[in-house]
Amino acid sequence: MKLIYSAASPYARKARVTAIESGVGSELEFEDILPWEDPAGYRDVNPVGKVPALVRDDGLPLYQSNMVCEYLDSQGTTKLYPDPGPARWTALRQIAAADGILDASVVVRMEGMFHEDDTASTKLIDRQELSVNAALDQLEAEAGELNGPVTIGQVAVACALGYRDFRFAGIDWRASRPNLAAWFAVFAERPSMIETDPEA
Ligand SMILES: N[C@@H](CCC(=O)N[C@@H](CS)C(=O)NCC(=O)O)C(=O)O
Repeated sequence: MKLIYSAASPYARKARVTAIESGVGSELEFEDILPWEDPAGYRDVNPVGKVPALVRDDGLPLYQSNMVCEYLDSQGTTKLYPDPGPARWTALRQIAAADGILDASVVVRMEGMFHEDDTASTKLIDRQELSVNAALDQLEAEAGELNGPVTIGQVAVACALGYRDFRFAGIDWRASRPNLAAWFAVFAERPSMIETDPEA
């Protein structure tokens, strides 16, 4: 199996942390690419050109971070996806909030990357920041549900918070969210998070 990723991508980080936490890490080959440079042949793996993607041992490519994570989990020894029931819905809601934070954050970053400063839409950026803050507030209110053995929900939330620190360091998400901040301080020390830290 080969996991194709980019060191700066938070979606790919979710897959890398999942690989380590679920115990498939040692069976995996890794390839670090720059998706924006459209490496030759990559669209045959992922037609939409994004990371992460996973090429299975039988050659079938899987793409989109949640599918990649779920496949890695199915191959691992430590299960990060809870069995059907309330704990699974909690994890899926955490993934939804975390992905929402990432999707909105990436729109803001793209707006800055692809427009000159004076043509970036502040209306669009403000709307994305509103979404980021509302999702962070929900996670703060439900921070107690992040405790317990590692789940895919925790991995997704940690990668989203790590991305805010990496790309939006000037915006303090911690001040009004002490419970989320305290949880992340501990989770960020896990070897899987340290190994995949984009700033390392
Ligand atoms: N929804 C996708 C998002 C993946 C994504 O946006 N990855 C970015 C890197 S953070 C990318 O590869 N962008 C290249 C592009 O959009 O062409 C997933 O969950 O895998």
